[in-house]
Amino acid sequence: MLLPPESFARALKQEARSLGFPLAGIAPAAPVPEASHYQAWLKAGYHGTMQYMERNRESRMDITRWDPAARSVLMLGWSYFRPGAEGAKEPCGARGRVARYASGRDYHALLGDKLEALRAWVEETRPGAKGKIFVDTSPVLERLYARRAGIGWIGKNTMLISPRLGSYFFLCGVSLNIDLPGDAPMPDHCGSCDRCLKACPTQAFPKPHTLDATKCISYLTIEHRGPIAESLRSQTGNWIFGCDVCQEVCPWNRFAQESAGGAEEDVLEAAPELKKALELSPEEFKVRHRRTSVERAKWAGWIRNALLAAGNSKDPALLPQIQKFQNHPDPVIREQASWSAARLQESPSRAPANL
Ligand code: B12
Ligand code: SF4
Ligand code: SF4
Repeated sequence: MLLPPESFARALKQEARSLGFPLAGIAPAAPVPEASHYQAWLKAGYHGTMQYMERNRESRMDITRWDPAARSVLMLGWSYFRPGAEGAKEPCGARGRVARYASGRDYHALLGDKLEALRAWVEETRPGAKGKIFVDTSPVLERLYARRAGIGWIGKNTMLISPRLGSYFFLCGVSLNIDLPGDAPMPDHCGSCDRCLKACPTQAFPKPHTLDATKCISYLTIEHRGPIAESLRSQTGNWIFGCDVCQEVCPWNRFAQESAGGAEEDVLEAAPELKKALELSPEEFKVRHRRTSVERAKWAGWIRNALLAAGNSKDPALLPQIQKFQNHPDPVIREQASWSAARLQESPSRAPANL
């Protein structure tokens, strides 16, 4: 006998929780009204060189353009918080920092497997039901569907925040060809707080809920190829992959809960020594970062970022490492090395301390 939609929706969310997702909610597969913000964001050029954000605009704003059979969307949150991740602590001298989300195995693969298991459960439990999974890379405005599914609100730092978990979690979901009762969207709980807006090292928020990605350290160190704008270099501190500042200052992150991925997922150092980071050959970089998010920066991006962090480090011992790249064939690396060497030599006391 078929479970009534309410009971099936409850069982589905329970199944998701048993797979390790602490957050699960259901949204109708309908256009998201706040999508106008996305249009305005593109028009302002805040996406920079992320051309993929310009493609499939219709699908991002309306999931049925991506999955025409969709009637409901199951949205899920997966915590990536690990209490021991050193990179989240105060930075020290000659060490870089890697954003919390990136210290584990690449989440696309990990979550993809779990979503497949969930889809299989749906298709077995409900004859005729079909699902389509998405995690990060599909043209879906995930935060807006997650907000609609009631698993959190969109903070002034643009993160989807859960009152139970803070914001250190990934989003993903499954669109389903069945009508299920939707959850109530959650009201905003930022109130008069503006810590994230004030703390952003590069002042990347032109206004609350809007991020100019071209100024964001996460964009600069992960997505952006080419030189990092000189006007931002002294503000990027020692971040070498991603940035967590606007989340670290958020009071809701005191509720962060440990990832169900376990310690074996902790594969990268969160605060790698810059000297060692700069010694990695392209082959060593590949081996060390295989199947991690850091792969995305590629060796050239990693070296550019580590050179910049070394330039900001105020540690003259890093100078020989930096100078080795001053004649490098890649013009971006070469120029960054010269800038960083000059910054260290100039007047180390003038440089701001690490973030
Ligand atoms: C492009 C992208 C980026 C870009 C741009 C980020 C941005 N804020 O737009 C860059 C490279 C900078 C980036 C950085 C990060 N990202 Co990112 N990114 C994405 C991606 C692929 C698309 C996001 C997008 O559509 N941006 C376009 C803008 C316009 O949309 P938006 O930021 O979601 O903004 C919406 C709201 O702000 C809302 N809105 C605007 N004004 C108002 C006003 C009110 C009142 C309301 C209610 C809403 C509202 O409308 C917008 C949508 O139209 C998503 C995955 C996906 N497919 O959705 C991951 C995603 C958003 N990223 C994620 C993560 C983890 C990060 C980082 C934390 C990684 C890191 N530590 O370095 C940082 C966080 C930086 C930040 N503060 O956003 C997670 C976020 C999970 C969560 N809990 O929110 C996602 C969902 C990936 C995933 N599947 O888990 N990211
Ligand atoms: S991730 Fe860092 S640089 Fe980007 S908006 Fe947040 S605090 Fe600013
Ligand atoms: S720091 Fe404050 S304003 Fe920013 S997202 Fe968190 S609660 Fe909202």
